[in-house]
Amino acid sequence: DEHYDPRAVQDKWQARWAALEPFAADEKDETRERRYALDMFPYPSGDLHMGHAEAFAIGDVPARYWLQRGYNVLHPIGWDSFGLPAENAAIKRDSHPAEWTYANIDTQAASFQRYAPSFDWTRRLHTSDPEYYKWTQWLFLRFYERGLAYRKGGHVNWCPKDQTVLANEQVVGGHCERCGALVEKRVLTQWYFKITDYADRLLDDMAQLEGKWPDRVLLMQRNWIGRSTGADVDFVIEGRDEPVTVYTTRPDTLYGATFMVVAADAALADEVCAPDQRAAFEAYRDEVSRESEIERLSTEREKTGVFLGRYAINPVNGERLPIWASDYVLAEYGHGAIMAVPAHDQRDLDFALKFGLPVRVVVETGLADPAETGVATPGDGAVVNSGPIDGLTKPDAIARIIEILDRRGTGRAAVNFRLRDWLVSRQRFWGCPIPIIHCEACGEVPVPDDQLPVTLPEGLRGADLAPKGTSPLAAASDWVNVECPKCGGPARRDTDTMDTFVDSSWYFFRYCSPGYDGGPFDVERVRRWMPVDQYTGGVEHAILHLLYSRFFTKVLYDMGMVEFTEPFRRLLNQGQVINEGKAMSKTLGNGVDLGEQIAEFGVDVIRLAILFSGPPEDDIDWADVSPHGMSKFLSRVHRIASEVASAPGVDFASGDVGLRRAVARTVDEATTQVENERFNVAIARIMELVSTTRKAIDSGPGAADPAVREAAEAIAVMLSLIAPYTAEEIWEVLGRTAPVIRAGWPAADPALLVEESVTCVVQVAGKVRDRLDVPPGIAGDELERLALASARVQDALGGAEIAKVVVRAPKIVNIVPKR
Ligand code: ANZ
Ligand code: ZN
Repeated sequence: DEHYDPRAVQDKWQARWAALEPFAADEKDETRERRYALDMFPYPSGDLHMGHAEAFAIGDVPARYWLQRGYNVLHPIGWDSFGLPAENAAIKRDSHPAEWTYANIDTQAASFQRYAPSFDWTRRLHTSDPEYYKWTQWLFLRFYERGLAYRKGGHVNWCPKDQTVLANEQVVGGHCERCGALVEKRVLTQWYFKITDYADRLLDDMAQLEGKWPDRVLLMQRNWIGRSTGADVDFVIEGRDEPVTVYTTRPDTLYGATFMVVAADAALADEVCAPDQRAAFEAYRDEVSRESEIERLSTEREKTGVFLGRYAINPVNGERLPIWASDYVLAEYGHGAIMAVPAHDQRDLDFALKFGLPVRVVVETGLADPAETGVATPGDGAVVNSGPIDGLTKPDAIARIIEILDRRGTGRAAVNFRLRDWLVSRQRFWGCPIPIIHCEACGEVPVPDDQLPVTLPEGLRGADLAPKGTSPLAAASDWVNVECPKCGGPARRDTDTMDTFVDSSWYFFRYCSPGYDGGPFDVERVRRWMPVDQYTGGVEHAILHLLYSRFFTKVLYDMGMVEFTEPFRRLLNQGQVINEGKAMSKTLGNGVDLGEQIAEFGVDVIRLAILFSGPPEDDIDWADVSPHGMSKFLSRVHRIASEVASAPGVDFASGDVGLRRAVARTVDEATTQVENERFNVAIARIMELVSTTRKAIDSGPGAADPAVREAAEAIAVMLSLIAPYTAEEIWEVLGRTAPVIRAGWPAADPALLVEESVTCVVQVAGKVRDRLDVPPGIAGDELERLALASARVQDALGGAEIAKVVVRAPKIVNIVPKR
């Protein structure tokens, strides 16, 4: 029928699938190989949108493909349900964050049921459920025991409006990413995870991911971790006992150092500052406290700074170097102080030229004098003006200087990381409480495991959650004041909650045994399901979420709870859905509403349109997508199925060979393309097969030919990865039994894949004289007979006697005449 309506079949199959549960992973089955398909779990902000539609259509293809191939597939779903938006909504509506959160989860769950990813709904989890966050707390305590969770005071980004600390990534151009307020620096005691202890392993283990994760994600992680090698050099400070150590990647330029710079906001600057410069220094430091890290590191900005009134002594030549404070040196990197080599470092040069400090070339690069041009020469060259290392190349000079410093005890080789420890505490309500009790007598006391979970205090809602600079939990005095678990004395609960990135760093372990109460996960089940075979999600998580998940996995490995060190074997980052060439936005008014699209075209059309639009990692411009075209294609498929005139189970072998070959080729190519994540190409092949089948019905062997059924069945099974409702419907129309997802991926008969003829080259005395079309399986003697019968070959031989004939069937025959 021409009027197949993909929307009409949705309700019917949604209900039947719910009863059949075709997607539940089988915990007991030990015979089938297992596969784990994971989608980045959603945040419950309203209903599903086009971005979800894309991500989950893409993530569903491998999961359904593996089901068709007979694997035991785990494809779970859950919600990342703690976080600030719920809290803001609760403040606005005078309600509890749980109300907004769980209402949105219900909405999204219903939309997912309709969108029909092949989820195992029995494993659903929410990170804001006490049954889940009990184990987030348990993990926190294990980290604590291992020295991986600790408190320290330090400068943090503080949003005065949201009244909470922000991670560096949440500060954009000096402003709060959420509310736009100007971000301040505050000194606060906060909880950190010691991810820096794992910096080397996080880098080195990337070898396991090479070629399986997108290159750019690996590059972003590498840059974020930022390992560099160089030297620590100790400078004696006049009038101070302790030397100042600086980190440099260019110890070969030590003779070119002409001043030292200390981070203006580092304690060191305050300590080193001479009395007569104090007023100037403090005024400058106040200015700096209002700047963001991004601003500070910008090379575009005019340099600022203040002289601290003191001198450092260069350990290799005894020169006196004036010490300055500036914002371009960061307190938290290296030692918060640098030796400035203006000739070979642009930022140092800008600073030197601004404040009239000397510039000395110590590497001969062949380029013009930086003091004249204002352009530093960071490149390689022979060392000059540097006493014992003159004439050496860069690597030799570095090795030699380190040797000299080492011998004198004034320096040593050093490695530095850009990676900082992970600040995990937040002064917000809607998060996982930190399971620590503060006792005056005992200090920090972990909540005993058998008292977990520490649930959020009840009774707080609406305005109680409004930011006040301390955590809203502090207001719940009944909850806060407790007995110390150690000494029984009066004590207070920690009132901070954890960064939601902690919740999402281990959810994929929990899916393996979601109801388990003996630990965060059943070790044996994780051993069977993990690592994740395919992880699908947005590139916005290329750094933090993936880095934190990798970190958690390594800690769990060290705890002996898992046997692998990387959680995700393969990673796929889908592109964005844009419209009219631009990101969808309220202000541009170019948003596309998923609900409306589905109401108009049906789920299958949307999924098909998304997957057909291009490779999954590319952006999709909805303005270029043709849902109508997709809809027509699905009706064509449906019509073919309804015209098939042979019975189920008919012997395909008696079908039309031409069409059978087309089926085999399509299956073969679709298999390769799906495995290589080129879903759009697989769909294009299926579309070609649909046209070929149409022709076979209309002007070929006709609808009763068994090959037509073979084609229609193969199309249904292949489409089940992409347009599940239509696939199921036509499977039924074809007289087969639901669910189509368990039908089994079609096998391409190798005999049908063989080309029908091949070209055989016939040579006489090494020269090509003829080409013959022959069957690929032709026998050698038959081929020799055909070659010798060729008129061109006989011409070339000119009656000469034959010495020998070399036959390589079916491609070459070489005839050697006697001389
Ligand atoms: C002297 C020098 C000469 C440097 C030269 C570079 C080029 P990466 O590769 O990122 O580790 N540096 C050290 N600590 C710093 C801090 N706290 N804030 C800002 N900059 C800092 O960079 C290391 C280089 O960055 C170090 O090497 C230091 O400058 C600077 F021709 O020392 B170099
Ligand atoms: Zn105590």
